Amino acid sequence: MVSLTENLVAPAEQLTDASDLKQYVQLVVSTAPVIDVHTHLFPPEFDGLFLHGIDDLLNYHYLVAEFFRSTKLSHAAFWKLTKNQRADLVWQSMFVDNTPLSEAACGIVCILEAFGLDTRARNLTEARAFFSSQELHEHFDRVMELASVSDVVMTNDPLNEREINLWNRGKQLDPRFHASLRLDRLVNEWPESMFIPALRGFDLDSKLGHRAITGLRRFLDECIARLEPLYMGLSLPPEFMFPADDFRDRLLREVVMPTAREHSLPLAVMVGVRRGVNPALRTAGDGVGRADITSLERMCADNPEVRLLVTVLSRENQHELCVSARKFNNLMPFGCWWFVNNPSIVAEITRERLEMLGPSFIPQHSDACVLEHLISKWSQSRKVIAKALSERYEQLLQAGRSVTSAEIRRDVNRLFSENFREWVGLSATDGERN
Ligand code: FIX
Ligand code: ZN
Repeated sequence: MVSLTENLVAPAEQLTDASDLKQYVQLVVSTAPVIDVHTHLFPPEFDGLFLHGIDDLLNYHYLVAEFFRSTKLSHAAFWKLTKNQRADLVWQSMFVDNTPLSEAACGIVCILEAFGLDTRARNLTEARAFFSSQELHEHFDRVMELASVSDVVMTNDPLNEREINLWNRGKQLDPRFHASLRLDRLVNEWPESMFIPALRGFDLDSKLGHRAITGLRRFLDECIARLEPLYMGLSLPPEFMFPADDFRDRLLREVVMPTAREHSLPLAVMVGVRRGVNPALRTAGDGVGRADITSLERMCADNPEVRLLVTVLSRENQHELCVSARKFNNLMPFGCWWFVNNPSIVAEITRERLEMLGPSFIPQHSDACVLEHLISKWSQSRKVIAKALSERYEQLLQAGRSVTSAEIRRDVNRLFSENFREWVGLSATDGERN
């Protein structure tokens, strides 16, 4: 990873020229190590869950959703195909028969380009040969290097048998991988979720009696001891209300929040997803809805000692979230999630966050599902963030204050690493939680 100051400006030089400023911000933002606070990546040791290479990239649900806008093939016929056959179809339709204009398609081109592969290939022969010839751990290191990603936070479902079995194999994890405890099924699908095998033996009852609450607390305590997560997380639908007269409210109040307090663990809430709007598209079938941000404000107000990491899916909620963050300092806005992770909207969100919150937010996460997503998603986000940031510095300059190169490095380091490290207590030296 390139050290930030080399060869461009003196360590604490005052930058008074707008174009020098822009150039220096671009250098710092394009090379600064970043902690990717939310991904769906797994380490190479988690075979079967570790996705990488051209076939996994072309089966990405963002591309599948777009593929169906340019094909007459039925969903059923598509899902009957093998992963490679689906990848061939997606490539043919979106990269040969059509121009890869969309953000997701452009991302594939960016990845192929990063490895010097033909971005106008008629088929996947060359790409398949390249990716299958890579030694997994060397390839993983190279991708982390190319993307300047220092750490990735996984999304770990403690109710997923397959994943639990992999954890129970006790493999030593690469220290650049950190766990997070994802509680969607536990919190959003009660009481059906109480029958999931992983919850057997915790004295549960569908009405959430005292023993069930104690049992669920014990379950989470055991998961936290096993996975050492940096935070607990869950996604919520747009109609999420807090308070509410439902099991979700009780599970949040009587299980999740007390666990967060006891273990001093932040809670990440991702609000505004409507699951399964079109089930025929499988994971590509989710939608978005505008949420009531006042519920998040009440969660912050009712739980002042719990640090919330918050991202919202709807474009219409972004400004409200900025205002809520100005009211509650236990609310940390993070990332431009999923349907707002497009350059035009990332620029809008980042600008208003800088204008309203200064450097006190986490600008982006990748949501990478396939390893090489780190390359395309971060190269795109860094460009947009650098532009928004240098505009703010130029504003400062015009207002009458220059900035130093050291201040720029400090601000970028805070946005890309320190804000998250402090929020979750992740030490910069040993990668452990303080
Ligand atoms: O809830 C989530 O973590 C979402 O990010 C995923 O469910 C979604 O499928 C995704 O990959 C978005 O980028
Ligand atoms: Zn995600």
